[in-house]
Amino acid sequence: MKVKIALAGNPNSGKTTLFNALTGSNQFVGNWPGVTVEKKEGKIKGYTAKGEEAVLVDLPGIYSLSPYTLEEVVSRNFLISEKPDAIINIIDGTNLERNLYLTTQLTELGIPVIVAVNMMDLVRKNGEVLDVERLGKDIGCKVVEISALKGEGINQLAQRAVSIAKAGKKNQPAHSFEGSVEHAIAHIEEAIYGRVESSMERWYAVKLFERDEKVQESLGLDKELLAHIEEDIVSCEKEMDDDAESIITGERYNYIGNIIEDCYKKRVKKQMSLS
Ligand code: BGO
Repeated sequence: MKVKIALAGNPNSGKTTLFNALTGSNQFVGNWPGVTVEKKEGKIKGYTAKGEEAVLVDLPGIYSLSPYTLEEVVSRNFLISEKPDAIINIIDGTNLERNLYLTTQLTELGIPVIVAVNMMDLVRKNGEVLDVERLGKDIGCKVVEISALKGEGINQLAQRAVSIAKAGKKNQPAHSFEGSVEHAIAHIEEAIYGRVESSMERWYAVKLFERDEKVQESLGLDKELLAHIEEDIVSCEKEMDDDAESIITGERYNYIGNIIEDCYKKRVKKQMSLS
């Protein structure tokens, strides 16, 4: 059995350090097809049974799965068309708000996700406490604490990543958007039924709600269907008095705010009283 695992994360989250820790000298470097963005692959050694193989594909550092940068397009095209067996999403534990933005999108793809909270050495040093059990429940996937730099948690991460890749259980996002947004997304999912793989329907529907032209083009939707979808979007925009893309972004940050409040604590240093 051969499993393919994608490594996704923000720039500077420690992705290169983790990739090296997981694959050692077992790396192949090339380019993504048609572009001059470097593509690295490597074998994760020691966590598969005899005769099995786990290949780790390093995606370019990205903040989102939107269509605005080459890196985002390369990453999302890979995730959608190659459908890796699992995604390791590395996040910087000292900057949860910014890093979880990508996580909320990766968990919508239907692909099994494991979140590796990196820089835990710094999180602890800063006197911060993260409840990873709660974080996992809130975002709807397994979470492992690591320090890629110090080599902590890497074995556990590798074992769990290979295990979810082998199990192949579809990831269920734990998050729902506001009622009228969910209503529009459900209509869009119905409209594209049968045109995309069922496990990826939600991701496509959210992108169509955002009027993502690359997704519209890739699905080859006719004018009539696009007009039908547009009606759903406009009616939601009216109700929420905002444009579709901002609605989704705003909802994601509200969700992230709630997650952080639920699972992150900063230890308050006791002040010496002078009186
Ligand atoms: C420099 N803990 C700590 N403390 N640092 C980490 C960890 C961790 O768990 N993981 C990674 N880093 P990349 P991307 C650096 O390079 O892997 C550090 O972009 C420096 N360099 O060592 O490159 C890592 O691939 C000079 O830090 O990330 C690196 O995702 C001074 O995070 C940085 C200080 O890691 C980014 C740090 C010349």
